[in-house]
Amino acid sequence: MFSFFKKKTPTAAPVATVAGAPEAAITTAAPVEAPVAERKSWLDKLRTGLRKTGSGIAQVFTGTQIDDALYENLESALLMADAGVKATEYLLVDLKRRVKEARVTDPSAVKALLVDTVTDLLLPLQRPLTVGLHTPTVIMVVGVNGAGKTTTVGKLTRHLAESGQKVLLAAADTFRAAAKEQLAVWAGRNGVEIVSQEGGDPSSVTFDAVTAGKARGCDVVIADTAGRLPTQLHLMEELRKVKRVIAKAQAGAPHEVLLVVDGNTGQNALAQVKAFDDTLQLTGLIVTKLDGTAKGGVLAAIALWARERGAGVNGVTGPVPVYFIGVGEQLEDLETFDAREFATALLG
Ligand SMILES: Nc1nc2c(ncn2[C@@H]2O[C@H](COP(=O)(O)OP(=O)(O)OP(=O)(O)O)[C@@H](O)[C@H]2O)c(=O)[nH]1
Ligand SMILES: [Mg+2]
Repeated sequence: MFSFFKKKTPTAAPVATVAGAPEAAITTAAPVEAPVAERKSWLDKLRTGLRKTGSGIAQVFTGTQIDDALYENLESALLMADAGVKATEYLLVDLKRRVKEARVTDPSAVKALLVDTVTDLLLPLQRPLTVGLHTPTVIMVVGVNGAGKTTTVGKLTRHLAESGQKVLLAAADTFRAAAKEQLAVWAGRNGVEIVSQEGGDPSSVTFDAVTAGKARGCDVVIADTAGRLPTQLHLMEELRKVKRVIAKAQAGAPHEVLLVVDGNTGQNALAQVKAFDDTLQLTGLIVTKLDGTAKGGVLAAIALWARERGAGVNGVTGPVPVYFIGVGEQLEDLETFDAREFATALLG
């Protein structure tokens, strides 16, 4: 179902190196692709999820002429979809250029060109998450309260576990009493181990988990942290400490610092991305709750920001990718991000 990781099969030929790692470090098989039928049903789900965002934009192309009014309506629709002023402007300039070049005369042809425009903007966000370069690959999951972190960790764990990866979860949300239990339920469902502590703090739980992950030969350790606002500076500092402590337990880790953002938060999602990135140097994003949102355009705003952010961190060059998107609460409602699929679904 996922194509994000490199499965360990000693007989398989190595694939292209990722993140500049030595080729020998990757014992890999070809990426596991979702069967066509499965991907199609996922696409339908994405399309349905983004209908609220897309209907306003699609409406723009129902007329008979390509005129100023069409572009003005498109501008309003993109702003309504929370693409933000900058990305909206960027998309309009790029679209007008394409329209001129292609010499189209029909609004529906403009819509097709807009799909290309949006796809090209989103394309740098499309990159698979790689595990298998380190043992264990350590992933730290962060975000504001209720963004969908724990659910996403659960979904991710399932797909990793199903693909033969040995996963260990770290219950680093020591803030809420119920958080540990919530993660334990996901661990139980997926048949993976969990490290938690009575009364421990996030750093010590995570340190224990990474140490245990190394000792037990785990492929992936995922730390689920407590939700927090970027304005809660002491809590942001706590995350920085968790990150430092992970590096003490395993040099070079964490390999991924993933921000989970709720797609419904629109432009505020962009503010979150910037703030968490400032504190933690993010390596990837996961955008959840794209089902039923009218604010799916925020991906365009994030893409423009990611592009401006430029060369990255942890030896990974290029913009911060969106590894996955979530369109529901079920286990299977998490998929790899595909720019063209998203643009197509967004524009109806
Ligand atoms: N519709 C929808 N709901 C989701 C999605 N992902 C998560 N949720 C729901 O969002 C709510 C919060 O999810 P959690 O995973 O507990 O969020 P969290 O970020 O761990 O929350 P805290 O740990 O309290 O900060 C739950 O009701 C989830 O079922 C999604 O993609 N779509
Ligand atoms: Mg949680």
